[in-house]
Amino acid sequence: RSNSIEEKPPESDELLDAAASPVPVISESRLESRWSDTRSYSMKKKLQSWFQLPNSDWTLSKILSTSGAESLISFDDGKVTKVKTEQLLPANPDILDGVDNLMQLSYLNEPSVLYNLQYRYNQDMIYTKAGPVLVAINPFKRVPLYGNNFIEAYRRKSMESPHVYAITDTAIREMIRDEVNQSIIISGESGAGKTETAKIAMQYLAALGGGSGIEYEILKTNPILEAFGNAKTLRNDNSSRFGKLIEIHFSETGKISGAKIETFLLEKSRVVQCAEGERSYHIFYQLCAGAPPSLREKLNLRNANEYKYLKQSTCYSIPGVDDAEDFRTVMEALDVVHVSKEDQDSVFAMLAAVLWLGNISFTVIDNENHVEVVADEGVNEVAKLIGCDIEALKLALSTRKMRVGNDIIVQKLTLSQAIDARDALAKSLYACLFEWLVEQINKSLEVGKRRTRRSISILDIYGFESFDRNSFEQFCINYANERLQQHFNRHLFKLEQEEYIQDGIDWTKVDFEDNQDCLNLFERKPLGLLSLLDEESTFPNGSDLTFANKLKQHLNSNLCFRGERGKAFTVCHYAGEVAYDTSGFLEKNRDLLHLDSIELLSSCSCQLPQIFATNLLTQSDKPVVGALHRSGGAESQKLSVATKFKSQLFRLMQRLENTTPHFIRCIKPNNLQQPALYEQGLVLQQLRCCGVLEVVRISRSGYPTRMSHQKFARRYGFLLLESIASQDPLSVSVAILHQFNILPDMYQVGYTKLFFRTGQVGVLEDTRNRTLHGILRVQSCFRGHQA
Ligand code: AD9
Ligand code: MG
Repeated sequence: RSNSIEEKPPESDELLDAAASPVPVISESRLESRWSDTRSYSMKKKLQSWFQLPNSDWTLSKILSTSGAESLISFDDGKVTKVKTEQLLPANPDILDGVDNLMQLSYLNEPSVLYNLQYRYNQDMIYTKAGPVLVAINPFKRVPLYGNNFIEAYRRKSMESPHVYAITDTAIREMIRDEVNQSIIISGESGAGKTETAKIAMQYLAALGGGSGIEYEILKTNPILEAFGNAKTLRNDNSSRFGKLIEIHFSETGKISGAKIETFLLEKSRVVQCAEGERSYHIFYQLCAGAPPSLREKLNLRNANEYKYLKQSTCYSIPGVDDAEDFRTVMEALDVVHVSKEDQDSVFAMLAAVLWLGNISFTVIDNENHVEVVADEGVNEVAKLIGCDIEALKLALSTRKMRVGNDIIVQKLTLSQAIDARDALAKSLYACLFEWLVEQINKSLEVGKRRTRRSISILDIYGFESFDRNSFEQFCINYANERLQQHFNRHLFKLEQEEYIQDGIDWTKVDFEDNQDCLNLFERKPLGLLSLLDEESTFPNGSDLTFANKLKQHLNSNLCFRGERGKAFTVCHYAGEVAYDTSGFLEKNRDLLHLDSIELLSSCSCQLPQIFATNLLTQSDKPVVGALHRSGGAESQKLSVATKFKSQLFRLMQRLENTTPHFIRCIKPNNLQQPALYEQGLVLQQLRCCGVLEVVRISRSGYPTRMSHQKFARRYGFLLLESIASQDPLSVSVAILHQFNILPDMYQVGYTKLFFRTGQVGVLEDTRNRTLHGILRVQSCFRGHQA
């Protein structure tokens, strides 16, 4: 944005023009509908305004004249064009360029916010506040904002520009001052920078609360969890496929005393299938590339491209990533969190077993498509690695025991059933391994039994997802986001309104527009999405289609729900509509592992499979042997994935409710993972989705601009035309407000501050600028005259 227009001396008739020109009203455009200003703006001649180009980007223009519904505008390059006045939105005065809190903007329309963020982003100022929320835009490059010098500056408060460090510092201070647990809640799309942001916050905590050495262990959990829980996806080369809450505890002296990690909903399906261009979990490639010779030999390791599970996608490496080197980092980190060498070997053996499971194949032995396991290297290796009898393994993968009356009969599996059984075992092994590792880490970081009021939790959880095809995973993720959004709304409203009350202004409580209806759609019993899903999952003849039909039958009158053709349905989420395809919903929700497989694990001579078997059985609702299921197989009756996830989420919300929250919303400026590329449309969509625009809208319903009496009097006092009796800041301020005819409902006078509605200070600021220019011009004329 060039400053050329503003640098020209203002024209003498500008003030008059502005007052005399017709004042067309800008109606709410479609684009603005979600968060537009409910008051109408006056578009005045000479004013800078935003105009939307055919490609949807916004550009600055200057209004030359306005008549009725049309305006003549000019662009920086001198071009002049006639447009509908309603296509214009007011731009902010230049002094507001790049403000570090969006609340300071006089005009809070979408292009102004986009422009402000971009203005900062171009100068590597990737952090901006949106009211109390920190917005972080992914730079996709190293930015010079981190490290000890910065940490020290934020600690000493000699630096105050928005930053993860600043938010984390506030959390620490409030934890100590109020003796209330704190939380830092990070959200955003895949690849927006949540995990990096979480690490930056942890770095600050470790630096300030370090000393006991436990902070080093905490930092080392990152490479471990990333190796086992992150993978390359099309959106992010290091995408977390699980949600994570880390609760860091502090002693009375403010030192870190321990931590506890909780994980949510690991994407298991990735272990057995992954799309072209994506990878399975990093650890598999790291193991194949980095295992030392002795380990390679012991596990009979091959290259990644010799394992079928990894071979499904032809992607084996990630540019700029050295898997072998990363493997060494993981091994070191495992040492740091006290996983013994012996246990580490068991972990690697389990990983190799999962890989070899994928290489197990079957031959069809009759015309009913029944199968036997092919006796090759695959089964041999798996049996060896998990320590089971090879024949028992073959049986577990190709047959199913069933109880009929008092008898146990053995049924052969068909090819697709056998493949499902094998993949289910691989997924279970991996998920159990992940859980077990988290448990080991927690033991190492253990917090004493006594719960204190001194902890800071960092939540790095998947953001709202809306793809071309949305499945069970998106369904769960978006449900979680509805819950988090509710938390977000409530807290931001509360905070905002508390400040008004504290400063004693006249304030009628605003009820916020909550998303309770959508949450009800998910949670209501018995006719909510989750209940109906569970019900259908227990029906022997339930299918994805019968599930979809049942939803349509019971929920069609719900305003947040819409049945679609075939197996699909749409939910109106707070962040937009998402169409879900129910294919695979029931299977993923049941997430069953044959009892035969669990029995196999418990028969293993190795320790980990035994532990997994015990865990799998205790997770079961009731470990019913021989419960009848679809094809009559014996399966453990366990809680459905959705039910488990829901209760985990409830516990999470309860915990967060007891903390003072700090919100960080990460934004991805482009889909190419490239630096210096800011796509307005993409940013806008995220601002709308992740609720930043909502916060701004919410804040706008109040008095977003605030200035202390002193500052206000200093800044605008010289504009007073008549001298006033008292020079105290409050009297000066009130006189200014009167002189400029600021309408009484446009501001409030608090004990310490003046509170303004949006746009009000902009008018004052314009006048101040014009007056200053005028004074300068008079001065230069005067000097010219003297000369
Ligand atoms: V996902 O939902 O787990 O797929 P995240 O966690 O939101 O996603 P992540 O933190 O992994 O995204 O960031 C993606 C990539 O952006 C990182 O690998 C970095 O290359 C890059 N990034 C993110 N934040 C920063 C930063 N502050 N500085 C430099 C960054 N690079
Ligand atoms: Mg992540």
